[in-house]
Amino acid sequence: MELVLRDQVRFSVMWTPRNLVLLTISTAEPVMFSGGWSPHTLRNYLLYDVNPPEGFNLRRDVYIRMASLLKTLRKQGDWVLVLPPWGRLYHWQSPDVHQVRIPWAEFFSLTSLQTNVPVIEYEEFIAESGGPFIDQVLVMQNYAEGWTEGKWEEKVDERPCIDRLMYTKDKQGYYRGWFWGYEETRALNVTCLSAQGHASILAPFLQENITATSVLLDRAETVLHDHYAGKDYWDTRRSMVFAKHLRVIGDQFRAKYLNSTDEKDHTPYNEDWTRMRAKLGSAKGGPYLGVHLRRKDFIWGHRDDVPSLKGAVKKIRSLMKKNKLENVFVATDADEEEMAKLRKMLPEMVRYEPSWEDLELLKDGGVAIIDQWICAHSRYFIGTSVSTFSFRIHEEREILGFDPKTTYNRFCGDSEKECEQPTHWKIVY
Ligand SMILES: Nc1nc2c(ncn2[C@@H]2O[C@H](COP(=O)(O)OP(=O)(O)OP(=O)(O)O)[C@@H](O)[C@H]2O)c(=O)[nH]1
Ligand SMILES: *[C@@H]1O[C@H](CO)[C@@H](O)[C@H](O)[C@H]1NC(C)=O
Ligand SMILES: *[C@@H]1O[C@H](CO)[C@@H](O)[C@H](O)[C@H]1NC(C)=O
Ligand SMILES: *[C@@H]1O[C@H](CO)[C@@H](O)[C@H](O)[C@H]1NC(C)=O
Repeated sequence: MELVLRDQVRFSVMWTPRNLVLLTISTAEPVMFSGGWSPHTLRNYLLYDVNPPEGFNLRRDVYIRMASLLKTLRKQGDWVLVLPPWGRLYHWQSPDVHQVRIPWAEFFSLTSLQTNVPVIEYEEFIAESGGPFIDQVLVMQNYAEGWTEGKWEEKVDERPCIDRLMYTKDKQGYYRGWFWGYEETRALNVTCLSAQGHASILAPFLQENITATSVLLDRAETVLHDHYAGKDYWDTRRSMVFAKHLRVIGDQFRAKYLNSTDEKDHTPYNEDWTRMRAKLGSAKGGPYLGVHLRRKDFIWGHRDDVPSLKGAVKKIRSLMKKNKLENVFVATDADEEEMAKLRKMLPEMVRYEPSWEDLELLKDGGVAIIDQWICAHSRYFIGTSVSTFSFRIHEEREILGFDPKTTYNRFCGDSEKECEQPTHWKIVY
């Protein structure tokens, strides 16, 4: 009986939220759902979005900032974070693959995220909140006058919009804009908010000066981390467990092509991130060198901290020799021309190359995660200077318990003088 009821209720959650309220009120006991939804509270929804040109891995970083803000907001009221669907990212260029309105569950384990903060997918928000309406959009911006007298202070103020608004009013007076490809979504009000400081400075403003039930913070990257690499940062980061199907594909690939399994490599994984606490240096890693070679826009700018292909191959060979590794796994966004050159210079390199069918299923984001997962399990890793893609691999290796010497390495430019290596950020448990 209860199961049936729950199923009916779950169904209602998806389609008729108004009925659902009636249904659940008539049950004797409060019913909790997988999403942590409780019918007894009126909750507030925090939505956010990021500057369109930003890539997948910076967006993962902005999620951490928003999760911190949500934790602060929840000290005074019931707030839930609505996950912005993935899509239309500049780098996701695989032709003919439909890459918009992608739910987070395709890339991350939702139950893991929910162990850290209450989150729901956007479609759940639409169903639960009564339709595709967002009460208030706050477009985050800096202060037009810059920092007053060069003095840094944290502050938030409603201000006139500095840039042209990316939202337009329709005939009914609703605001239309890019809502992750959900064309029926409308906003009721759009205003601009100047802010400088860490994410949680927004909390008093949202609590005291906003009456809306659902608030979208656009350009959320404007605010900074509450405490970069602190406990809260790492809790959220650790909760961002990759979706199981992607980890399984990565593990199968490691076993088949790289002679690498968790057992042999001392990289046991616990589905429950709260129980994952590997000692630094306990992970051995698979018998291969892991490489992240970021190209495309990183070489177009002729940056002096990024090597030529020749320089990269030279370094790869020397690292293989030094670490007595016969295999090398390469993750890269290089174009076809560069890839052909690379293959010629490094014929033994192993790459994860999905078929078109796999790509259609996994999307560019899933393939990027599989690449990261395989790099994260290598005995020794070398990445690209200031690439957030490489940074996320560092964190994954830190979680797995690798000796920092095997992780915080990057390629140097061919004629770079001081080649500073990446910083070691220790997990705070
Ligand atoms: N599969 C795969 N994709 C990659 C690789 N390197 C870069 N990419 C793609 O290029 C995108 C850009 O890198 P991101 O790190 O996400 O973007 P970003 O936030 O601008 O970060 P930067 O690397 O710092 O530019 C990634 O999201 C991937 O889609 C790689 O080694 N493998
Ligand atoms: C829009 O939001 C601003 C800021 O909260 C508020 O001052 C204004 O009255 C709102 N406009 C409408 C039409 O609700
Ligand atoms: C709320 O708005 C009032 C009036 O504009 C302002 O004085 C106050 O500082 C605001 N509160 C917060 C927390 O931003
Ligand atoms: C795989 O690794 C094991 C040691 O972990 C080794 O004994 C074995 O020879 C390797 N197999 C191949 C095919 O390299």
